[in-house]
Amino acid sequence: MLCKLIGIPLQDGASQLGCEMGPSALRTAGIAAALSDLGHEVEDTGNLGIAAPDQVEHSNPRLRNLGSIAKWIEVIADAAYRESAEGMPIFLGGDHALSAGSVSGLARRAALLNRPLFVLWLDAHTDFHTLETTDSGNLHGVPVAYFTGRAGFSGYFPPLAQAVDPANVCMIGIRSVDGAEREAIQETEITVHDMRAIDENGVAVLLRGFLARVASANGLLHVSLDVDFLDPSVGPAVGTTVPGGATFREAHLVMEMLHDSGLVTSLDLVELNPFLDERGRTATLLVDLTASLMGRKVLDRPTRRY
Ligand code: DIR
Ligand code: MN
Ligand code: MN
Ligand code: MN
Repeated sequence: MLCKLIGIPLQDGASQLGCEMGPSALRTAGIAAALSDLGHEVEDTGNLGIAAPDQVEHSNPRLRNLGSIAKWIEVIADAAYRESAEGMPIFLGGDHALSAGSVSGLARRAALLNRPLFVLWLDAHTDFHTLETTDSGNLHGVPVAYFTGRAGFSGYFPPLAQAVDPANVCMIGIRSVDGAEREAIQETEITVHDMRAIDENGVAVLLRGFLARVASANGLLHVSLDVDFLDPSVGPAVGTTVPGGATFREAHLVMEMLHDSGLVTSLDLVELNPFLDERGRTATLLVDLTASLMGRKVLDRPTRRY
């Protein structure tokens, strides 16, 4: 597999500074070597960037950095569309607003290939706010609403070439949903597996059901991994920690099952804030999780078909 590393030093969507160092920390933690040790070809395409953004006004006075995020989305979506023609894009974030760009660019690619795009959203949060409903004003809280085509983004974010069908989005790890997101997301066909669902069923059962749907639809599968999916005790380097997250083994199991499925075509690694890390521990865990997703395993096992 040709892995295309795409650095996105974006932090304007988050509440705290520091995510702009994410791509550097992931490189320092050895993401390229981890992938090439597994036999993959790796091309580091460098970091994306934007020109100085315009000041954009909106009726929600809380919104922060709207002009900047709009520009980033355009640049990221172009790169996602372009690089996905040649290999497997791995987006090194950067805050989660970047997924508004990565997923929309990949949806455009999927439409060209005449295949449905599925999204596995590994996060404590649903990120389903519109520009109107966000209380924090932090635009890392809106990407899912945007790429599934929720109203309220036109004139601010770039028009979508292709929206992702909400029925093709599966969230796992959810444990912090704002009031305005709760009602809205329950009206959609998005599958939301909260932490209670993991406790009751085990993460393997939940993931297997989704992977079977992706396989039977011959879909492309994008995985978006927010650091706060992880329990803060194993992944402390994120500005929005929420207790009660995925354990070290739950996270690796998800990645190992994703590898075995053979379905994953792209990946976001987002919300890493190296300023909050403990000697690179969280960056190293993200690299190890990526390695599990790309084929690192303790023992060989018979391949399971989904
Ligand atoms: C919160 C936090 N729902 C917000 N969102 C985060 O600001 O809208 N998403 N951290 O990952
Ligand atoms: Mn190229
Ligand atoms: Mn998120
Ligand atoms: Mn989150």
